[in-house]
Amino acid sequence: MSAVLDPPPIPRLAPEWQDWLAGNVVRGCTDADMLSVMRDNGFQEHYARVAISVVRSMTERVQQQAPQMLSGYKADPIRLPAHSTVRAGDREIGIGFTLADPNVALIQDLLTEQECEKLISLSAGKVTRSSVVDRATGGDQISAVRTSAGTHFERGENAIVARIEQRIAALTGLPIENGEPLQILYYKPGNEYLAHHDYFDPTDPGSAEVMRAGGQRIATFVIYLNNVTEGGETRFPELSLDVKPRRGSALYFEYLNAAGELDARCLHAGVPVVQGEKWIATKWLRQGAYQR
Ligand SMILES: O=C(O)CCC(=O)C(=O)O
Repeated sequence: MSAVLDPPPIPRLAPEWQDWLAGNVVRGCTDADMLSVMRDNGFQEHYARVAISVVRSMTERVQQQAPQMLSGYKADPIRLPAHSTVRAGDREIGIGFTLADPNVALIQDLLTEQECEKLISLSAGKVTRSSVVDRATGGDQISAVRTSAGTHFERGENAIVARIEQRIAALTGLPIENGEPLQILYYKPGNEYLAHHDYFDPTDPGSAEVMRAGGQRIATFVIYLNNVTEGGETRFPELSLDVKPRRGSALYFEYLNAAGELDARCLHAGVPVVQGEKWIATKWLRQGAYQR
């Protein structure tokens, strides 16, 4: 008698393709046109048809319930100062580059080497498997989407954390209270964070719960605490942008404008670390005061 085997798992459609399909649905493309491009890119006919139908129905639902998610986002002027060297609280820092729409910037030397080392040594014994927001409930869940380990520091928990919060407030003009606790993340070789948005999708049932304190997220700082030998870049597939971790520097990006529109182009990923390890500190900023 032959054994009954489980059918092989259906591969997940890559986020870049999900976004490509959603964008084409919004632009009014036909299923036949999208199918033809997917076939040319090696997708099997049946798989491509199902993918198109699923993304079409989800996109049309978003169009009805939260049209701002799919509207032509226009970035407000960036919150960061325009000069290449600026005073941020107690420290002089440099702006390496800025992109205007969407607003993205690289900030040099936001932290000193000693501050990076200290944050790593304070966190090293405390990290546990990272979680993601459960989109259905707003609770936390472990997911293969994010395989790092992490811990966090409450606002003002120690002198370094308080200094970082002051620098971020000075740079952005946002009150310290709008910041979520500083997350510290640790990636071993092979660990990654698949492409995702930091904002809460207004069509997710769990989003109302996570937005109760502080409202929507508006911007992110990813602060690199060490240099990674190979891999570990922060990747924006929609912008063809890879940012390499460099100790003390910080990546900044905004995704909510004054009209309340969210920018899906801020899709980003922490690509797998290949060699070495990666430590980062992440600060998410909200519309209003955040209190858990
Ligand atoms: O690991 C990275 O480079 C990005 C981290 C990230 O996307 C996040 O914490 O939201």
